[in-house]
Amino acid sequence: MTRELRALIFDVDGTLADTEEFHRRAFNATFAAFCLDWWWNRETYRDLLRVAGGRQRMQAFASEQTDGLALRDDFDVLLREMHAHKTRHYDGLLREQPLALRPGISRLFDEARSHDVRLAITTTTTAANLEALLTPSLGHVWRERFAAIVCGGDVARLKPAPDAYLETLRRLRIDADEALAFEDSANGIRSAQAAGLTVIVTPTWYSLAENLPAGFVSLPHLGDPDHALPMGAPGAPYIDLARLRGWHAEATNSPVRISACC
Ligand code: XBP
Ligand code: MG
Repeated sequence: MTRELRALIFDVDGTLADTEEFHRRAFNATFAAFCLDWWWNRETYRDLLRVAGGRQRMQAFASEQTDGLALRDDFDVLLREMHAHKTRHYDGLLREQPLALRPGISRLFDEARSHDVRLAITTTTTAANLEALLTPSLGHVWRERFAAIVCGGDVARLKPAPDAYLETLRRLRIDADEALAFEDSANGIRSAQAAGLTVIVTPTWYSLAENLPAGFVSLPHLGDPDHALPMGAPGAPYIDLARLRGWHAEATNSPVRISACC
């Protein structure tokens, strides 16, 4: 039985926008504010992204240091204070310099809406970070665009556990084979696939270092008429809803994978 494509489910960081460089800057500003001599360069941060969740990422880093911070009785309280500071700083960076959505995102949002395909967000980050990222590009009513929004704080286990995607499917009241997921990272791909979803992968520099699990297709981005995909990339010059419907039909009828292109 061919299942209809009823929803597009998007990850946020690295998928909707290339946000991890701003997250990295916010973490480093927080370390300075808390008088820690920690500093995450791009390569260190890229490795640390194997840990989902900013607070968990700082905890993992602290456990590898010899400064004894992780042994403090109030370490958990300190981590939460640091993560709250980091979130405020990240939001401030986005207010100063709003980040553009990646190619194809805004166009596919519009196409989905005009073809009654629902949109959803499934992310590890906080609702506050989502507000700061999407308000400049989609306006103050950006939440109305999404039939379901699941953030890190909404589930017990972060990606790569399937919890956030399963909660999104529950809120959408659809089965996994009635949707496509869009992800950039190994944790995200594993989370979506563990929930039974077909995944369109659009990595960034921050996720390309990982040995990414194979999605249904891997692309440098989703493209736009004025920002074409490389010649020969699956779906070039840009991915539209018709193409997504075709891939969804292929995946739900015979889960074959298109060769990765990046
Ligand atoms: C990516 C993450 C997040 C961000 C930092 O989220 O793992 O932890 O790196 O944001 P996504 P927080 O699932 O959207 O790719 O500090 O708020 O966790
Ligand atoms: Mg991501």
